[in-house]
Amino acid sequence: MLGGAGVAALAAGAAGWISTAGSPAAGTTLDAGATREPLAPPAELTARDGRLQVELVAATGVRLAGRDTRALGFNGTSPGPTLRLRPGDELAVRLTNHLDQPTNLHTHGLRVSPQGNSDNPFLRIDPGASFDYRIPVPPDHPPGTHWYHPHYHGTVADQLFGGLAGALLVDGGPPLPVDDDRVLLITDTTLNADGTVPVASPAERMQGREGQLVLLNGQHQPVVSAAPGHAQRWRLINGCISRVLAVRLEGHTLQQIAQDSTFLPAPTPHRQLVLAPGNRADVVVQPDRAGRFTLLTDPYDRGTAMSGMGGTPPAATGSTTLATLAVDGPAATAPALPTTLPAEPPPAAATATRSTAFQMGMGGMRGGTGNTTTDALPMSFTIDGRSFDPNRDDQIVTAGTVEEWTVTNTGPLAHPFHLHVWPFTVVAASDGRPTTGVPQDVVLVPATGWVRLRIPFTSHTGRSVYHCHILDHEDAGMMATIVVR
Ligand SMILES: [Cu+2]
Repeated sequence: MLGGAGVAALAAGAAGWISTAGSPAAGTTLDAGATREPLAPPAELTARDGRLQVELVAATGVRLAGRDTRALGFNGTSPGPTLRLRPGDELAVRLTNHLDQPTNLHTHGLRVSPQGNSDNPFLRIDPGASFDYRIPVPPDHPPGTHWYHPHYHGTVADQLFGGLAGALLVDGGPPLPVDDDRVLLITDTTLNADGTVPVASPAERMQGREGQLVLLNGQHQPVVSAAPGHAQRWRLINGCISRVLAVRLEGHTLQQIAQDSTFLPAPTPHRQLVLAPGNRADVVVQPDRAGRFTLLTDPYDRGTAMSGMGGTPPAATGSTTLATLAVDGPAATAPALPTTLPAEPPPAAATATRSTAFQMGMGGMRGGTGNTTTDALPMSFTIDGRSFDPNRDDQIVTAGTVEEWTVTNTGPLAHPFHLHVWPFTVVAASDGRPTTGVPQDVVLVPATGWVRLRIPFTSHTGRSVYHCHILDHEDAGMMATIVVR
């Protein structure tokens, strides 16, 4: 049944290579430099008596990929602790900023108020300061997998690439025949020899940085242990600032049960699962035979920022290993999953339409972020021709309505669209991809394409943002405000 972090089960995975008769190991071997540590769950903090009160200290100095680094973490680790709530709980976070630049906190995926000291992206917590967040989670909030990360405009990409992220789970949902319930928070970063994280070049910011190291819970290519006949729930979170993940597990299908914060109507098998930055997918893995199986991410072509401008596309690379699933024990069939899941019903028909466009153009930012690095870019990143201005109201929506939005992308790079607070259902996309039919909060808008979304503005009022979840683009100005009143 749905269990805790499954710490006891982790020890077995470190034993190394065990050949099992009749069960050929999968073909890919571990990279030479891999640490091959057992996957370790982040520390978990669970609400008690309707409340989770925690302090998160953002600071430099964490262990990452098996080394001591000058990367960033919450409470000394990257990822930070997993925060575990139930619908109706209050999340009380004292965020203390020990960084050398402003920060704040976004509860990505939570359907909570964007006002005051709740999930408010306009707050600024200066170096040395602390701030008390109070985030009431509504009693009817759906269970699901969310995450938290800083969202102070102009610094978001650097702080996430540096390591500031953590999982945020709302418990509940149907009982599932799984023996382990694991967070798999995937981030990427680059580390210099001295353990610092390099400053991004203008070209990297325009393309959107992809780190040289792809990490799972801050570990490089850890080992996930399993036994035949025992299923596991994996909460995959794409915490990379630009990288699109195309996740595949050798020798297995991934049975997807939830997208972002919502259950699907039924478990859906995938050979490969595409997650844009910010997306989550809950999957069930049902090993039935012993072996070593690589969890990897395949290359994904999201376009080239400098196409048509004399730029060259990034060098094509092969698949990247995320982890190894080590299955030991006699063959056994894993229990069947439920045939139906408690998906949310589709929203009511839209009563208003609206269009908005992600645009890249020649010419740098003008009076943009105050961030001298992104202001110096030779290319502009705008929404509807305007760079982000926290003091301007870009979209004003009537509370209680359902709208249909067409989000277009005029440029040569795919941009992930993310709207805070109000999840949407994807109705159609220009590339004809299948849609999940359930609410989600990030969707990839294809290069020179569009997506059509149905958005109920029925839960909370207030002012928040929507933006490109390639966070280098968001910091460069590809963000807009929305007021629901
Ligand atoms: Cu973008």
